[in-house]
Amino acid sequence: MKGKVEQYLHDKIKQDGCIHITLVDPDKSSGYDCASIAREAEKGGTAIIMVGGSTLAATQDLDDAVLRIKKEVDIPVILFPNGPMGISRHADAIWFMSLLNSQNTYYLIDAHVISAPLIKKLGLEAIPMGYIIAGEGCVAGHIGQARLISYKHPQLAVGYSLAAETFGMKFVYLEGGSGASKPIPPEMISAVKKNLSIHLIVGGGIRNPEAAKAASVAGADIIVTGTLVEEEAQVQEKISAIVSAIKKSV
Ligand code: 1GP
Repeated sequence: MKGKVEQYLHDKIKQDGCIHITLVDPDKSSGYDCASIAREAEKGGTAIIMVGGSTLAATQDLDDAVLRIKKEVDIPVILFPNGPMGISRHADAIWFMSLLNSQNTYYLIDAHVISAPLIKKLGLEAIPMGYIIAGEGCVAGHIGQARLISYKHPQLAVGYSLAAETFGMKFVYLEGGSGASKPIPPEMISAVKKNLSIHLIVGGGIRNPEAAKAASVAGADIIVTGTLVEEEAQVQEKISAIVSAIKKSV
């Protein structure tokens, strides 16, 4: 049986064709700032607020950010954990994500062995997701010790994505790295999408409606942006432009 947040994601994708997630990182913005970004992003039409970051070390900062965000928005808040310290009891759900192209078993399974009992104890909705880092990979690629997939080799991204689907994961996240100079190319997205039956999330380096639209047209079901609104200027306008660009007539 699907949990509430997973069902919401499926329904929203069915309705809009492609949806937007706003990433806020309590390691880059204060809890107060995360909450004000989230409030404006919701007004701009983002579907969900995702909270986390590769270098997050203080669960207190995460808890503070999630509590503040929950006061400001009605849309669900999902955790994007870098390990057990990325868990907050106050969120609506957590991506139970394995970094499939990591060279370090910690990011593949060890962190999950520590996290799963706590997630169960808290009753947090866990949504299984295969996380794949390509291109520059940025901080996520470095911390996660990923064997980065070159944009020249989309067939590798296809293989990892199909492995995720075959394992029974519900989503695949193709990540170019937060702040990447080049987002995941449409050729890689379409190669993955052609072969995949589960939903595809794409993020990293998407900074304008054109890039978001290109990813959506190529087959992304969910577009994630973070850096775009970190400075907090015109958040609603920026998100609204991306949300309108990615909608597909379904
Ligand atoms: C990071 O893909 C997300 O996990 C967001 O990337 O910060 O480049 O938007 P940006």
